[in-house]
Formats: sequence, C-alpha cells, structure tokens
Amino acid sequence: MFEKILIANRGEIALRILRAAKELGIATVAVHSTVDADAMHVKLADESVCIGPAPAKDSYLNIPALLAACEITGADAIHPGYGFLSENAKFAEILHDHDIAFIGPSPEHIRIMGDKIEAKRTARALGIPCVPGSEGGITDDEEAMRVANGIGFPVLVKAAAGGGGRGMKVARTAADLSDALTSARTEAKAAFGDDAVYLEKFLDTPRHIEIQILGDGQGNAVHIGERDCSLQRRHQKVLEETPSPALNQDERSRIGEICAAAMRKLRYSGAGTIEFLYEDGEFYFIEMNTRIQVEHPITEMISGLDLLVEQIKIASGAPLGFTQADLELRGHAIECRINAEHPATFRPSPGKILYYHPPGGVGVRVDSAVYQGYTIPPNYDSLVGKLIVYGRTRNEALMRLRRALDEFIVDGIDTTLPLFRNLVRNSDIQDGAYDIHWLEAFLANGGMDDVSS
Ligand code: MV4
Repeated sequence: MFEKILIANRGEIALRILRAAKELGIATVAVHSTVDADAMHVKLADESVCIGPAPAKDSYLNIPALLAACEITGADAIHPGYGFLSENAKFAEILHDHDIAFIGPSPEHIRIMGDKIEAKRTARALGIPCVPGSEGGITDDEEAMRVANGIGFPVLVKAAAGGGGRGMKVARTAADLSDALTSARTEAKAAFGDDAVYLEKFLDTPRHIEIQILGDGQGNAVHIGERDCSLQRRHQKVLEETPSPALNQDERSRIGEICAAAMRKLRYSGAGTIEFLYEDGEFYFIEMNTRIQVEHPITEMISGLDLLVEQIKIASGAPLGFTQADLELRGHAIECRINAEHPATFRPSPGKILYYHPPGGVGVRVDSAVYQGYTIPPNYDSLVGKLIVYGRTRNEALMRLRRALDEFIVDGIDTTLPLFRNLVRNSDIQDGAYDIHWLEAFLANGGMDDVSS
C-alpha cells in the first residue's frame, strides 16, 4: 500500500480523497494555489505545499510543481480527483516515469477514451452498443453524406476531442450537413487544436444513463449499477439519481453485464464510467470517463462501497476484493449539486459564506469543503457542495431530500438551493418523467420565476 498520497485537486473532491486516504492509514499531502491557502483540505492534510498562483494552469495543472511537491514530501502516489489532470494521459505517463503511482487507469486507456472516435471504435469492438454513425472519422463532405443517408437525418457532427457538448452540430436535413461539418471542425480546432469529427444519428429525446464500473487490471471487473444524469443545464449536471426511474431490473443487469465484460476484456484498471444515451428501451454508448466522477456518492449510497478507497487499493496493485455476485444494490439515492450561482440566472456568486448550516439526520450526506467564514474564490468551478440523500425507496429519498433542502442554509452568497426546492416539488420530477431536455425547458417556461430578480 502507498505511504503518502498527494492530492492534486481542490474543493470537495480533495477532502473526499483525504478522507479515503486517512481511513486507509495513508498520509496525505495537500497542494494548493495561493488563493486556496485557507481551504479545508489544506487544514486537514498532514502536509501542504503551495504550488502556484490562482490560475489553474499555473497551479493545479502545473506538472513540474506537482512533481516537485512529490519530491519534497516523499509522496509515492497522486490522486488527481476529477477535472484538472485526471484524464491527462501524458501526466499519468510522466508519473510512471518518476516512479509515482497515478491513482487511475493506464495512460493507454486514458488516451483511447480521450479520443471519442477511438473510444467508440474500442467500445464497438468490445461488444458495447453504440449510436449508429460513421465507423471512424469523417474526411470529406461526400463521405459524410453517404453515412448520413445510411443512418437517416437528423445527424449530429461531433468532435473527436470533444465531450461536454463542445464542437457538436446538428444537421436536420442534407442541406445543413456541409455547414454543420465546417462549423464543428472550426469549433473543434479552436477549442482542442484538433479538427477531427465523426457522425452520429441524432437522438431526439434520450436520457443520459451512465454505468459505474471498477476494474483491477488483472482481469476482474464489476458494474455498480447506473446513474441517471439527464437533468442538465448547458451540459452541466444538476441532479443525479440511482437507480434510474426509467430502467427495469432486466435492462439494468443486461447493460451492466455488457459493461463489466467489456472492462474485463480491456483489462481496465480503476474506476470508470460508461456513458449512454437511452431511448425507446435501447442503450447507445457515447463516451467513457476514466476518472472518479462528481456524482459517485449516489453509487456509494446504494452499494455500500467507498469508491475512493477502491481506487486507491486498485492503484496499489490489489485485486478486486469482491465479485459481481457479492454486490447488492439496495435503495435509492439522489444528489443535488449546490453551486454558488443565482438559482434562476446561474450567474456565478463567489464570496464569503456568512452563515452555514448543512442538513443532517437519517439518509442525509453532504460532501463539501466549505465552512462558515470561508470565501469561495472566483477562479474555479462554482460547486459549493453536494447534498446526497438515501432512502429505501425513491419516495423515501425524495421525502428526505425535501426535508434536507429546507434545513440547508448558506448565507452571504447566492446558491442553487432554491432551484432544488422547486424541482423536488415538481410532478414530472416526482414521477421520474424527464429526459435530457427537461430542465432547460423547465427553466425556459418559467420554472424559476418565483425567485428570479
Ligand atoms: C448526443 C445527443 C443526441 N444524439 N448524441 C451532449 C454532450 C455529449 N457528452 C453528448 N451529448 C449529446 N450527444 C446523439 N447521437 C444529445 C446530446 C446532448 C446531451 C446528452 C446528455 C446530457 C445532456 C445533453 C444535452 C444536450 C445534448
């Protein structure tokens, strides 16, 4: 096992990593930018190192500074969390070259899944169902037209280097295709320095359902159910739940088993998430994330696992300590991402938290690194924390969520708490009747008019 883990992240996930390391008896090193000197994970870590000024490129993305911090402190592993360097294959490779363990999958698997064309090719070869579309990249308009006519319009042009919706263009008819290709290429080149694009059938009203997997790189892999992440705004997840209200047990175990078998074949190592669009009873692979995700706690609540502990054990070379048959998914969990943003306009609201009272009680978990008197800096994402509730049934989880949201007080800054107080009282949400477009329509149709100003 590792002796000392350096946490190459900030905020709630840095604290989450620290807690897992501490339970395993592993020493922790916090790194931080100048504006994060007062962060909770810095206070709680055994040691801390300032690695640069506020801009992430000079601190949390500063590889030489991270290597120096390992050298100074003697850390033998780095946990990258999510975002920042978590899916940077080059970083994982550099760590290996310096005999520092990267707590995550192999650089090769990170590289494959980082290229959406390569990821889809790999998924298809592993027997994972994919969205109908081009076999690989699209090189010219004629090829695009041939593929599009084969699958039928509307089609979607996607950037190979994309993800998160950037570089994505819909072509409703053949007349739109050439322009969609050009603008997707231009946007991809500008955003990622790579203009490779591919083509997919455009699905109109799917749900976003993702499967959590764990592999040990030694031929063992399990799936830990799904998360329904359909409630998004501008490609940012807002509320996630598991199990998905849309799936039956048959669909769940079928897609889960496909994913676990694929990961065994790939000899995937670590935690991963296989993302699907789900429409009319069919799953269509879109992407795989090779990191721990923000919404991992809901999977922990229904499985009883600590996914961060599992990541650390796997990276240290341990085989998975359980099989698929050992896993029992029980109950229902929901997560709300509480952001420092205006609840109707979503304008970022960094600043000092004057009063902070998180909820508690049965089935309530808050993953956050803020505290009363803490000032949220304007330089990073606006996540204040995650409210996670558990119940034996979806209704019980919703009851607890309504109660917990009413207890939660964050004063001094705007937060998205009022959005969730509205959502949990909405009949579509209560019925689980939502797709990837539901939240944007709710907001456009005045769902938050009671708090807009
Ligand atoms: C799609 C799609 C419809 N059809 N692919 C958006 C981000 C990227 N991860 C995948 N995305 C989509 N891919 C096909 N073939 C619709 C979306 C999409 C979406 C997906 C998940 C959650 C929210 C979304 C919001 C808009 C579009």
